[in-house]
Amino acid sequence: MASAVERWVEEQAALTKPDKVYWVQGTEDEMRRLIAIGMTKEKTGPHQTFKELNHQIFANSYLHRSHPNDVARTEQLTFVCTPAKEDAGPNNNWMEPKEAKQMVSTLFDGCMKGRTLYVIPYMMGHPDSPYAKPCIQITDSIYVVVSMYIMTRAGKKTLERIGPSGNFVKGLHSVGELDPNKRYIMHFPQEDLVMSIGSGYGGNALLGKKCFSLRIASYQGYREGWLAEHMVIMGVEDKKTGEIVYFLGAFPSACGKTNLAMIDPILDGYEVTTLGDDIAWINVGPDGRLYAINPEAGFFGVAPGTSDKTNPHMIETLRAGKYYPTLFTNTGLDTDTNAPWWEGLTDVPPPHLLDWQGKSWDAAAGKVVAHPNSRFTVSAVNCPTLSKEFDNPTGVPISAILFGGRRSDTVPLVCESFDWDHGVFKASSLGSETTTAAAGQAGIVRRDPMAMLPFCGYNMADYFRHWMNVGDKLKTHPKIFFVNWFKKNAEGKFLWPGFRDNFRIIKWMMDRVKGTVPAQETPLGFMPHHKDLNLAGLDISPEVLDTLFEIKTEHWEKEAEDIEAFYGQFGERFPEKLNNYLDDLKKNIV
Ligand code: OXD
Ligand code: MN
Repeated sequence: MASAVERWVEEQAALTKPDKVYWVQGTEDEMRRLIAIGMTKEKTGPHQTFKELNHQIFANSYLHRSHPNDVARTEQLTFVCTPAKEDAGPNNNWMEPKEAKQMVSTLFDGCMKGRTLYVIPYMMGHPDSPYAKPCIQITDSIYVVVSMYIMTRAGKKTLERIGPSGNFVKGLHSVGELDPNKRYIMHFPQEDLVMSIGSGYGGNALLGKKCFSLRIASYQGYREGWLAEHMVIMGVEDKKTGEIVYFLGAFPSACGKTNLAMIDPILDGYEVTTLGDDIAWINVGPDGRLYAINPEAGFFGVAPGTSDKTNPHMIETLRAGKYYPTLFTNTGLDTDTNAPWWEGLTDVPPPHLLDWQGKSWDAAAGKVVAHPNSRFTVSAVNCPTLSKEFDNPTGVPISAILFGGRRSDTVPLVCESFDWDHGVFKASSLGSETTTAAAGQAGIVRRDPMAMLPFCGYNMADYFRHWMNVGDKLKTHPKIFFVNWFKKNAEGKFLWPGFRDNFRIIKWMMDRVKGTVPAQETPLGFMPHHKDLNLAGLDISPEVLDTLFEIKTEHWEKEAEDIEAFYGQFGERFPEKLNNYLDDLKKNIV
């Protein structure tokens, strides 16, 4: 008798009508064969799916150029389809599930004619982890197959884990016609199902990532008592004592999570180890502490700005080429060396470049070489700072959570919440300037609670309450911090150097976790006494430092108004406790 997985695959094949159904095994040989097909037969928009790059420079690497209209997540075409609209909440586009399925089924009908349907069994999380989840993705894109093998723990073990239970997360994907008018990313949280058509872009098409590990998983976490979050996981070891403090860090897309996850500390005596750069699944352990695992197995990071100076560990990761291939998507190409190039990789662009669409690049025309959201996809095993706990099935115990956003003004460099619920208030009201990771205008401040606005698969009012409920279950609460590396002066220049220097702030947080330094109480929370920050070797004036920490009443009055408007959308369902914190803020900032 056919298994539940086989039955589901047969149904999808009957709908999409491929020429062939192929179950991917994930061997090295097979990946090579698929890449070869992607270099000769399969096209993505106007381009061949893969182009081989110089393996002396970036081992085992390939360039992918996407269709020019398919370069970022498309939030306006992303839907959460719960039976009741209120359950999706004001933060999500909604469609009634039956109507949504009917609509996309018309697009899926026959969409794989002349193509191969690939079946990818994969785990999010280590197969031995009690927190891991088995999934099946179907796709007709070789780029997606290879990317999924880099980004997840794919392979036969998943089928064993599903066994006769038939419980697995289902993802049906087709690039369709790559037509933005026929592009939909549909989530059905009640059915553990994602249907995505019309895009091959990572966040829309690698269904294990945002679609499952955040949108569907956040709802699973809500039902089951855990959290799925848009967070870095990292360990900071004090080399003198050998003690490791584990941090989580939430930032909106393209705000430096990958750089933070593998930061090279500017201060001697510390080492940072990497567990994840994008997603954390967080459970309450038997000892009443929070434990985090990274459900992913690779990094899908923003290329522009990544260099030996900003993130040497990532450059090393990209050069290594172990395990699965390394992909570069929509970067430029140095035609003299056949190596990828992007803004910031070197100070001076090489003389002969093709831009991200494969056109000859002319410096005088003032256009970008790499698309600002061009990406790399690389297996985590290549990372020199990978933590030895990376595969630990139970995860690592968390002592501190940091939240950040991209704010030119208003928000100070670092601030600690008074306690867990106050931290939930501050995280729920976070704002950040938009970036190119999603289609739409960049640079506009929008509320992005917990950096989860585009990724929370249910009503955020319930999500905030769930955060407070998780806090109630903890015996030991991590400290919660808020950072803003992006404050600017009147001339638009960053006030804080960022990158490796961010470790100075992490060090202060470690001291706060250990209870070795006091802090000053402000209306926003606890802030450092400047003397407790280790600024050795940093050329920063006391005035700049003051500006980095200043709380301007007029800014915060505006901020409170914005927060009130954001909270107002949730109506009755909104937790009263958060409104009370907002009232306190309003009172205290004048
Ligand atoms: C990502 C994103 O790709 O947040 O991680 O957009
Ligand atoms: Mn992300």
